[in-house]
Amino acid sequence: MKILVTGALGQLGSELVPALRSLYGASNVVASDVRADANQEVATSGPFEPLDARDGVAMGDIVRRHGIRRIYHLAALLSAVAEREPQRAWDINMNALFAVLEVARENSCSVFTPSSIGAFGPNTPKDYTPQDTIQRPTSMYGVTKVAGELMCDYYSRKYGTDTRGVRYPGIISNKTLPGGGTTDYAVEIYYAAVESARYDCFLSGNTYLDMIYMPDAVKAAIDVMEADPAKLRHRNAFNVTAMSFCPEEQAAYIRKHIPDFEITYTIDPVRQSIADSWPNSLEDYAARVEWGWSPEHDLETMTADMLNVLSTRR
Ligand code: AKB
Repeated sequence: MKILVTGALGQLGSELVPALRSLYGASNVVASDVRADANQEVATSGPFEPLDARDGVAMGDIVRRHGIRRIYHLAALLSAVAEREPQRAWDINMNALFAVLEVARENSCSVFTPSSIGAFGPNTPKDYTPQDTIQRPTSMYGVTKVAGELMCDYYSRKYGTDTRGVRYPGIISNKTLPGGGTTDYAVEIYYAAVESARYDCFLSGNTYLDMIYMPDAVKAAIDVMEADPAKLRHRNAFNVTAMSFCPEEQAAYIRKHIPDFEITYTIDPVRQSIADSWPNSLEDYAARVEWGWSPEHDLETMTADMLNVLSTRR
């Protein structure tokens, strides 16, 4: 299996690419990114191609040269930055996806596209949000995520392109920082706890959101693409979750390891209003039944691991 990953230097790509390389062989996984940061492990541990994912001609050339059969399309702007620059967000999130789907159609590739809890909106049921429900997001990020889900399903129905995806909650990790998301606080808090035992949070203390630890996020991306197509009733995109918590609860778990940890709040109105429009918690039954989704980490094990990794790295 030859694989192309777009946006490979981002938060998810920097950990998905090594996992794919150890599973399928380093030379079979081509990493690409609009940034050509040649020093990163992803760019040195296997093939790397500089690529603006909106450029379908360049992408088609890479796909044919390397004999690519699967594309993990990770290049996209996250919610907070997309709300600051909605026109640019539409351009990058939609035009890059369109280029990927066309290249996949022409070259018979399967496609993984991450959707998000951002695909839901204020009139979606807030607790245990079902797989199939109201999707009327109010952020530009959410608009592009819903449009993306629909486009992927359209290519599957119309052209038989094997498109699959998951709706990720906030992804927490310790290798590459997320950039410009609403859930970024849940990553920053661990770095700040280890650095200074204090964190000033941009969301209110009782804002509940779904989260997932990176090893589970990587597992979801691999497992959904390896799933038996005969068992899939859904494709784009499956709810997946591992935990739901608010900043106060996360701080309480951090205090089990760093007892004098302090959290304060300076609310960012833009990110707070995005978070308030998203579910408190997801129900991920379809993913569990259709392809065996089952996360390994909860808030307790993730907190212990994050603090351990970050403090040994200091
Ligand atoms: C964001 O906050 O924008 C992302 C997401 C939940 O999709 N982490």
